[in-house]
Amino acid sequence: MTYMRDEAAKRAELVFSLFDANGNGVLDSGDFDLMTGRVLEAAAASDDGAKDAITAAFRRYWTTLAAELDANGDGVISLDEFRPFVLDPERFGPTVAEFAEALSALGDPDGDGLIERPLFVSLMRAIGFEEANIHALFDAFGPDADDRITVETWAVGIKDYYAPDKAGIAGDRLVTAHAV
Ligand SMILES: [Ca+2]
Ligand SMILES: [Ca+2]
Repeated sequence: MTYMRDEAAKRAELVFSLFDANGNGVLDSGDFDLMTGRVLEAAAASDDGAKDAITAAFRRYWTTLAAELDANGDGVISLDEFRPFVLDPERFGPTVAEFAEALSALGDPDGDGLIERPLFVSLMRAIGFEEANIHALFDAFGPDADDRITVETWAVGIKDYYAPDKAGIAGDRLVTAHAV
């Protein structure tokens, strides 16, 4: 069992609640269809390659969960199954890495390596994060004078989010309540 900090557990719990897009309390393949559709809608400016990449990344996210966790084959994943598994870098790290690369790339449809705040907010709103928290995260990423962050910064931030031993990271801004 991987050591898991409270902050990491809370990050995983938040993702679970958002990814349960149909709100039935467990993760199932329908959740990922809904989530993929929402994110693609927010990624209208991206090219087909980038859209295919995020679609594949969401599919892998689900199929990895299902293959590794759904031993009894009922097609659903509970929070107690999800939390330790997604925070296990050996078992879930490669899936997170693909997801991080695909999602961060959607923030940069013009391919200059930089992500403007409005698109970042749209993509994160599509996943379901709170708007005030999204802004707090973007600020924590250290935007430049033109209010942009790099694709690499976001990709690393997503991978850190799933790190079981990290606390006090930018991604914790998504969990904390911020005044709106
Ligand atoms: Ca669900
Ligand atoms: Ca850009």
